[in-house]
Amino acid sequence: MSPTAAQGPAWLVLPTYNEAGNIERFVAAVREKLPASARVLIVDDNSPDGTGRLADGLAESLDGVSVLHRGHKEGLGPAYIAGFRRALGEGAGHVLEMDSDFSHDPAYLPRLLEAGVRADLVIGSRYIDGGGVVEWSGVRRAISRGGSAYARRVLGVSVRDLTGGFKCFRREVLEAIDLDSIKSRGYAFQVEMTYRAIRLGFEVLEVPIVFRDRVVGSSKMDGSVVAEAIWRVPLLRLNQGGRW
Ligand SMILES: Nc1nc2c(ncn2[C@@H]2O[C@H](COP(=O)(O)OP(=O)(O)OP(=O)(O)O)[C@@H](O)[C@H]2O)c(=O)[nH]1
Ligand SMILES: [Mg+2]
Repeated sequence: MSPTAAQGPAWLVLPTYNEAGNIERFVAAVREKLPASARVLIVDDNSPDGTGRLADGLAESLDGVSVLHRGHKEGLGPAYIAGFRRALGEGAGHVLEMDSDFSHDPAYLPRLLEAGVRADLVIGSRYIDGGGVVEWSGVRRAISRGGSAYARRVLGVSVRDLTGGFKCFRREVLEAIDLDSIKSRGYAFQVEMTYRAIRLGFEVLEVPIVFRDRVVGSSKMDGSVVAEAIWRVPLLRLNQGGRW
């Protein structure tokens, strides 16, 4: 599919759950790297640590920042889908997603946006030349790299970083994907979105990023997130990334 000039501003969707120690610095950091026309949407799942209140404060004091409050924690997938719908409804031309814990360096945002002019879906990739992971334990590295390799093999696609969550979608990609039918919640959500885009014929481009471990706050990754990715990926293949 040939990319056309984006209509509408870029929207960056930031999911948060207990990111009170990060959110204010993080929003300041991303705004420095985004064009002035860009919008930032924080999607908070009623974080017990008060992240939602801090986000409201940011929305009040900063241009182009808004918050979507959800009732309870349901995982990354449902939070992102709610954010994507809001961004599309408000006329986004591109929709970016990234973790709100500084694992994804805001310095890469211009590169993702620039590549988004050429490709339908841009992935910030740890597993191509120039990309990498620092500060992760051997076990964590093995889970991540193994997960991407497993998904690549099962799905038969060439994308190297299928589980990463630093992405830039052209709005047409999100419009074409049946968001109602996406059930994945954790890493599987990242795999499913990329696989659906490929199956729909969209062009995917990976640009290298170096991923760092979070410094503040705690991880929401657990065994159930990994297990979901393991059992869902073959189902995606069987279903050809379509709808059941
Ligand atoms: N709204 C919302 N955000 C979430 C949820 N789970 C995780 N997040 C956010 O999604 C981003 C990635 O989650 P992390 O906790 O960093 O998970 P991770 O990247 O798998 O694990 P670590 O890098 O080890 O911390 C962060 O900004 C989280 O705050 C959720 O259920 N709802
Ligand atoms: Mg993280």
